[in-house]
Amino acid sequence: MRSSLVAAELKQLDNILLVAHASPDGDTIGSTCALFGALKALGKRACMACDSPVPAVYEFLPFAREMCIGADKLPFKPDCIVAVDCADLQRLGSFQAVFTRVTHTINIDHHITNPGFADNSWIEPDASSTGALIYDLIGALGVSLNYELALCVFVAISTDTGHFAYSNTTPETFAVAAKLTEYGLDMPSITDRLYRSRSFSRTRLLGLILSRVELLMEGAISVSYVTREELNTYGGAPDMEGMIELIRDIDSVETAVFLREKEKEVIKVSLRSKRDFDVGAFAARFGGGGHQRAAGCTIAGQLADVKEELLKQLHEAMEACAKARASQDNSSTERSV
Ligand SMILES: [Mn+2]
Repeated sequence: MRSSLVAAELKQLDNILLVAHASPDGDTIGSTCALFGALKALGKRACMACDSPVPAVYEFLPFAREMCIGADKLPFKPDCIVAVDCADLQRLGSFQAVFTRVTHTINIDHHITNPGFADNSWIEPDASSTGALIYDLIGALGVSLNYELALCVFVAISTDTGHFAYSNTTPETFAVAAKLTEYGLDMPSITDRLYRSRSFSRTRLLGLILSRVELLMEGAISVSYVTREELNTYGGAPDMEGMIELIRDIDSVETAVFLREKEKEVIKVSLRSKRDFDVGAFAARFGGGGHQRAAGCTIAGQLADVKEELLKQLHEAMEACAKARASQDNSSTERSV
């Protein structure tokens, strides 16, 4: 069991820094907070850090307010770093420098593209979420679950499985979730906070993004975008979580693309697919990564140019994928005849 190896190493160490990935999601925040709580329960000196602020939607999580934003905010000099839910070293943002300096490095993650960049890399691509790994790790550390830890782990698993709806949701996922709910989690309140609450400005921004969705390839591709200027007009709204899902949900769509102008000539691209097409592999072409059905990358250039080039390549890749599937279907029909 990899969880016991990581637990054994953590037990021997102190001054542990946990790093959540930049542009954090519920899995990285929930997992980092849960592990932080478990290490504190063991009497360890630990702290948490992230390159970007905790999105408002996750501020209710226990310990979330203790997250240090920026490498100059660390309360002590760490002997060990744990990169949580970070698919590559770049995801650590400004903490990459600290990572290369410390003696002990650990990486806990479930992204299939993770190259295993730490001394002790625990990568399980079959796990629904990093939260599920943290659940095992808490057990291996011998820490008893309580309301706080259960809430953090639950939010991590729930957000990374689309609230138990994606294909990474297994009987094991429900079994862990069932166990966590025994600690008094208030399900209606968690669901409302995570999935049924949005500010007025975000709602207006959503309207803008939805109103400009284009369809290509006879409706198989949907694309929309937002510029930096527009983001500023709508109060910054750096949290784009959930936007792409609405674009993907159009019935004819197989692959959805959402482009966000992060900085001048820096375009953040999010990709989602519904069936065969592997957006993780496609994003890797541009130095990004992720999973088969959810991935992203960052591309330098003007928004319009990036959009055009990306869509051209996506169109070709999806046609190749469709061709490969058709010939596979043919050969299996021949076999069965
Ligand atoms: Mn994750």
